[in-house]
Amino acid sequence: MRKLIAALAVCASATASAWQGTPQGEALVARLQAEVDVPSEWLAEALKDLPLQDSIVERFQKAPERTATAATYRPIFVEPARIKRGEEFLAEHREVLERASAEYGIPPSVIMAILAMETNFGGYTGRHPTLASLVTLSLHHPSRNEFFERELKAYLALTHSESIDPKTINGSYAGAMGLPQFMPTSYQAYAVDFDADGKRDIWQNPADAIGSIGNYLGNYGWQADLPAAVRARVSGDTFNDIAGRSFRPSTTVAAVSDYGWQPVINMDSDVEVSPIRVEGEHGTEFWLGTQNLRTIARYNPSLHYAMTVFLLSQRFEELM
Ligand SMILES: [Ca+2]
Repeated sequence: MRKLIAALAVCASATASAWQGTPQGEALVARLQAEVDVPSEWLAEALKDLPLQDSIVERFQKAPERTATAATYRPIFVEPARIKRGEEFLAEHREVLERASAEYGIPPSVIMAILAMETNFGGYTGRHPTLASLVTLSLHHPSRNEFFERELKAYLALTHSESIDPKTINGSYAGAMGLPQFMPTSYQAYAVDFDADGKRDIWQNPADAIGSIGNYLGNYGWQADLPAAVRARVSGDTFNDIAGRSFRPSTTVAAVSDYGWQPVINMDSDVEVSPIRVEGEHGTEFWLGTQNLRTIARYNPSLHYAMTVFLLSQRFEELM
């Protein structure tokens, strides 16, 4: 039976729009009809002749944060053109960034760094049709199809409620959308209408994107005046015993000092930290990640990602 299903799946992806005729495709459509609160004619129109995106499933294995080192990953993002673009963006949107920071507690430089990482401030928001991507991944992702089916249902619900034609939005191959690259469930939970024009437009409207990122990260907390990561000097012969790659603080400044880790700035001894060792462009680096690094990683649970957002935010901080 499993072989038969696999054969049908291959068959479905071979002929672009025939997926709805397969048992797997019909079952998906039936669940969408039953569980998404939209008119059935609207749903039928959205799915009519929808082609699958055959090439996207394999792309997950090649996502840069999965294969890169800090030395190869960081220079893609922490580079002059992107920082220059940030300078222009700040000149245009400083007031909105500061308003978002006041409302949600996230520094403007961190919101900017997320926008810089995700889409180069809206310069590249992705070219994959979001609806087709989410249907494809709901049917064919080998391990996370249930996750993508939830996102697909959220996508259909949000496009209907925002009066958007679900076939018109493009984004990442994984279904992330707009300037902040929100997944549909994140949009539903955290997108805000930050310029009060009646729409939560994260696709075209920088103010809504800024507010939505602030709202998302603010939900996970941000401690003012605490860097997301602090360089550490290491000494002795036990510092490597605790060096890791986690963005989740699990110990304290006092505890890591017993292993020879000293932050290069003054930090209270009870601050929760994660001792991190990474291979950077100029050799081995030691950092103490704080709860604010954990908050950044809520956006993308990758140490490379969180550290690079932090480093970019430092560059943007210099422009403030
Ligand atoms: Ca708006």
